[in-house]
Amino acid sequence: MTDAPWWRSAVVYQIYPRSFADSDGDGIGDLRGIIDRVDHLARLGVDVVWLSPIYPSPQDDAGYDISDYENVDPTFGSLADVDELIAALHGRGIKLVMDLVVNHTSDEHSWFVESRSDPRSDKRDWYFWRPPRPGMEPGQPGAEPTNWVSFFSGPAWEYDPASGEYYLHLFARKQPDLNWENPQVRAAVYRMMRGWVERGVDGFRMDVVNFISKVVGPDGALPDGIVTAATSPYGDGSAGFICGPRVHEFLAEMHREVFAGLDEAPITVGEMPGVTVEQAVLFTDPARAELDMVFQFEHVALDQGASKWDVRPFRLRDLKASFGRWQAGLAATGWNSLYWNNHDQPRIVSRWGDDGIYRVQSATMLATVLHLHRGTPYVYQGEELGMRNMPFGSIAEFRDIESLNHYAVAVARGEDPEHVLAALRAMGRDNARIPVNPDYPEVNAAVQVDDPGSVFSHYRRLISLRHTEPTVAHGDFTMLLPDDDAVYAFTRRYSDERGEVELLVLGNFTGEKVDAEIDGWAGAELVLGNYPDASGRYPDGSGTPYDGEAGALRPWEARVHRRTCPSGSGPGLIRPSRPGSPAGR
Ligand code: TEU
Repeated sequence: MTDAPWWRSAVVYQIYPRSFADSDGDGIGDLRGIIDRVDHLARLGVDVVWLSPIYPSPQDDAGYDISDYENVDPTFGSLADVDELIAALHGRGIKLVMDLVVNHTSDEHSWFVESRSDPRSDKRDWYFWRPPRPGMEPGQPGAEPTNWVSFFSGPAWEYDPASGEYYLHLFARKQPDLNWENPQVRAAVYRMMRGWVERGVDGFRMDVVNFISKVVGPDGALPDGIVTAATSPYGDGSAGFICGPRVHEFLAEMHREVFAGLDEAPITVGEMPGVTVEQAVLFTDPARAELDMVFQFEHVALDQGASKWDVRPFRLRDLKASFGRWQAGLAATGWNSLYWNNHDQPRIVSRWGDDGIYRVQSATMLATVLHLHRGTPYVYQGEELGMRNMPFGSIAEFRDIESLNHYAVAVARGEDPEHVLAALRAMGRDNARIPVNPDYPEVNAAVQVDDPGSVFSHYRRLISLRHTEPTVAHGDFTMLLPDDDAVYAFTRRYSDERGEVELLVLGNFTGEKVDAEIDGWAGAELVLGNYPDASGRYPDGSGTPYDGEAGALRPWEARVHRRTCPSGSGPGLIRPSRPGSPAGR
């Protein structure tokens, strides 16, 4: 598969600049801190760095509220630092992806300042300005142009007394939504993107880019949403902005205007809350030339009920059903992105692993299962070290606007503050953002990089396996044991000059020893495991002996086995032998 795009065998590493590395001791991470640690990234073996926003920002939503797309916030450094970072990364064969946040700007962006200052300005139409609901007193509850709830609690409209109109903000009130219906807005965004590409940037991660096309009626009206228990007294406006009527047109236009004809293929990933598999196929179909891949949200909602604060137990079979559908749906056309973590999610080892005595085993098992799927894996800073959630005490320790707003609203409507805090501790975004976890003497890069049994060394082996075993990047995918709530199992299969190569991936999602015998695989080569193998060695030759038992998985154990059948003598059927588990194929 030599004509496959390069990013199919790539691994992306996300840096959240505020908390990655602080070079000047002011308590906030910066570009110089990243430049100083490029060797950590090279050692890990990642192919791409995705940098969360570094642009000038009032930091109302931690940099996702941008007041100038073409500069760098002095907190993080300068444009010269960006150039140096690009050179340092490129010098080690690593590409740089920037965050593109163009569903909305900051209210302090000059475009919005002008738009707000004068209803006759030609920037007025760059945002969604609408009159109050007819017959209602402007500025009073219920007078908003639609009933939409914002992602950060409260109405999605802010009243501007000077003009008597409201502006739309799906997120914070300091994040007004740009009006992509206006061709000048689109031209300005594409011009800005070309500027970064000319600087040497290799692609973009596009923030909520499936929200850019709103459902706008002929009279300019936006539709009300249905009021649900989770949104009351507001309505869920998502039908009016998720994958709206012109989103494919806009992304195809962006591709033509920014990426077409570049010497080196860029990498583009669209962050898409609420995207379906069917829509994702369209967004990532190479023939349509829109995006390379999307971030979908289905799996990170599996332990959540009506809202993200409604924390529910995790069931492994739900994860298999979800990932299985995405793997199958994008098998023939399009491409998956694979992630457990980012700056919006709690730490995976605390969420679905065991961050106590099995921290290392469960972090490495989770990594193995994710990275062996078909798709491009994303590693969020610290995930490669098995970092845990923060042990938050009181609400005073939170900084994130989403958590703070939710707490204020929930407590005001009578919810038990301790119950609200428990949800914030489980799901809050600050878990992965706030700089130093008190466990740092145990969980840090320095103690891990030279330790073959560390989480870091395991991620390194996984990334290297993707680079050296084409079945990982290009093979097809078959889920096994769909109903088993302890063992995650699947195969990957690929044909090349070796013949037919098949990988079996097993992951124990429990702290107990479990039976995991899959017919036909007895004695198959162990390519990678998160315990030393039967000989007592990790695949890189290090490790201490363990009395492993064939056909069983130890607590949180992961194994990747390989078998090869010379052309013409296929490996035959696989029949899982666990009682009650139907064959995967
Ligand atoms: O997030 C979009 C999004 O819908 C959610 O993940 C959101 O962060 C929240 O958790 C909903 O409950 C993107 C960015 O990743 C996020 O950091 C920004 O706050 C948001 O867009 C607005 O730019």
